[in-house]
Amino acid sequence: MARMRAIDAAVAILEREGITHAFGLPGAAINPFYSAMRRSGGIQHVLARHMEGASHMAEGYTRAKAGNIGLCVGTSGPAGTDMITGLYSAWADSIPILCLTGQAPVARLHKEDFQAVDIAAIATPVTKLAMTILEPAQVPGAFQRAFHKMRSGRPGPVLLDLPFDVQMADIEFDIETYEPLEILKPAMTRAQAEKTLDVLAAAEHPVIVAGGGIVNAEASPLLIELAELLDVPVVPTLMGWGAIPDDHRLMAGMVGLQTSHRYGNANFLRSDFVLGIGNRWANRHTGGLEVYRAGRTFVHIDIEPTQIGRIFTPDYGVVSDAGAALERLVEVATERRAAGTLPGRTAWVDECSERKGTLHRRSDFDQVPVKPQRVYEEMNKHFGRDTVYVSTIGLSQIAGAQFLHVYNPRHWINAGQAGPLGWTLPAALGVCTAHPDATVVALSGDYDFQFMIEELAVGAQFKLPYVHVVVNNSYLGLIRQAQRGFDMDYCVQLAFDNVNSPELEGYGVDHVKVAEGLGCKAIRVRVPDELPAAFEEAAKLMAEFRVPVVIEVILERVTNISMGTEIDGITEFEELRTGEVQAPAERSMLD
Ligand SMILES: Cc1ncc(C[n+]2csc(CCOP(=O)(O)OP(=O)(O)O)c2C)c(N)n1
Ligand SMILES: [Mg+2]
Repeated sequence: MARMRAIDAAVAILEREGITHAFGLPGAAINPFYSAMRRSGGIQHVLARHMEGASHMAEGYTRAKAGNIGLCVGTSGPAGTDMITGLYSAWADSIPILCLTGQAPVARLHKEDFQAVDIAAIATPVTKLAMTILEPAQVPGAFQRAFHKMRSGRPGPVLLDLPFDVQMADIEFDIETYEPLEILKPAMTRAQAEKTLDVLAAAEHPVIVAGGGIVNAEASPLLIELAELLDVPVVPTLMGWGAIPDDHRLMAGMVGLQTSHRYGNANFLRSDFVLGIGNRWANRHTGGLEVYRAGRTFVHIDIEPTQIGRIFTPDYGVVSDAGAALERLVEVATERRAAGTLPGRTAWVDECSERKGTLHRRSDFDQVPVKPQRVYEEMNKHFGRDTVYVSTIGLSQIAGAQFLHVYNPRHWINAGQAGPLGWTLPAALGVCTAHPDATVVALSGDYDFQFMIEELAVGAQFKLPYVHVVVNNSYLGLIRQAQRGFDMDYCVQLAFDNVNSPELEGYGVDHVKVAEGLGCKAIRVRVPDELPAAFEEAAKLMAEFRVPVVIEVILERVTNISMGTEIDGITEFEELRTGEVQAPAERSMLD
């Protein structure tokens, strides 16, 4: 047997479970962990500038690549509380991250010790497991359980809190014979697949709503195979976007109140049957349930039993991992196809394609200051199919989702449910850490960017080049738009005269100077025709300096973006595009 500090056993388990990177920052109570990590040498550490940043980096790292689990590490007290937003975001979007915190010694936990806070209690509602480990000999088991929990069923985050003396105590542990616990995932049965396809066959206008569970399960090829076998249009959710390429003939558009396509909502409103796979009927996807459900039959497949019926009663519910369900459905559909018993869907698919070819919003504006729609048009022209987009919330994210194109799973990395401002930048750094060779493009409004702007220094220090497009309207744009309902424009202005940068003419923060001060490169764009050159320049700067490059676009200050409170009642503020789509990028969307 081998005698070692409990924390050395913990680090050995982390490495055995596949952890190669950690995002965090040390403090006295977590120094034993840092000493174990240093001794072992198998984990590279990225030093965040804010613990919330570390937690979002961990989430970006997990989302970027199948099987990844992002690890964030901080000391006791405020380090843990800073990471709660990261745990919430990961929890809300079913993303596993492991959060480790240092803690005061066990005997002093109840004595109001310096930086001793009951972080496990605080984290409980936003984790699958939150535990202060009180016995050194429990450390291996707690870590083993943490990985089992994160990977089984509906994925999600775990927090382990490590009192200083527990980390330091010696235990007996043998990593050579350590085995990860078996992962549990429910799987659709043959009978359930038969029944699902029977109900679908009875419909005239079926659609598949493809959720983030399909992305988590790495099952996008199976989704496409099923859709093609059945010839059924697919509506990806915001979390499932990319599971079927935007230019696939059966990609029928996103549905929702904000991050949706005109053709997506129109197609959905004509449907009479919905097969939801790995989705959660998010309220910004459904809008009012009366409109969403009217005249439709629903089958809902989800890995978590208590998700079935949470939002509304489906006509049929199945508890299954999305990948396992798709495998079974493809198997049965293949047999039915061979037997010639699948109904033809050509007229319905053509009808959806027709709308995809015509129901668009205009983006070819050439005003100065720039209209945001034009930024996304230029991004579509410049960035290739393999671009990984990262975004969080705001008019920037909403319009981005309406106008950008995504062609692969894990290529739209977005904090869908929690939407914490500031998430974009650190999440993008996590994605870059997981994929050093990918083209990563982050999209932020000016406020989202300012929230965790200090993390740019992490990108500069650790050589994590990516492009950060900052669309600057000098406004909390989404909230300004929401305040129209209150007839006010109150506490949402970011504009001021910057005494150091008068050339900004009242747009407030000089993002270019701040980015440069933090060791990055930055370009300011004021005229739409300058966007292509800025993207080219960014690529050159990244190649030469290996640092993040910020492209700040000075936008017109007030642009209202299409949205509404019902999927059949979206308000369009701008002129719509009429006729067939013309731009090559959009023609290709029609396959
Ligand atoms: C921590 C936090 N506080 C408040 C909000 C509410 N909120 C959503 S978008 C937004 C404004 C975003 O402004 P900006 O990033 O500039 O994007 P824009 O809408 O202007 O494109 C606010 C305050 C939030 N999502 N997160
Ligand atoms: Mg803004």
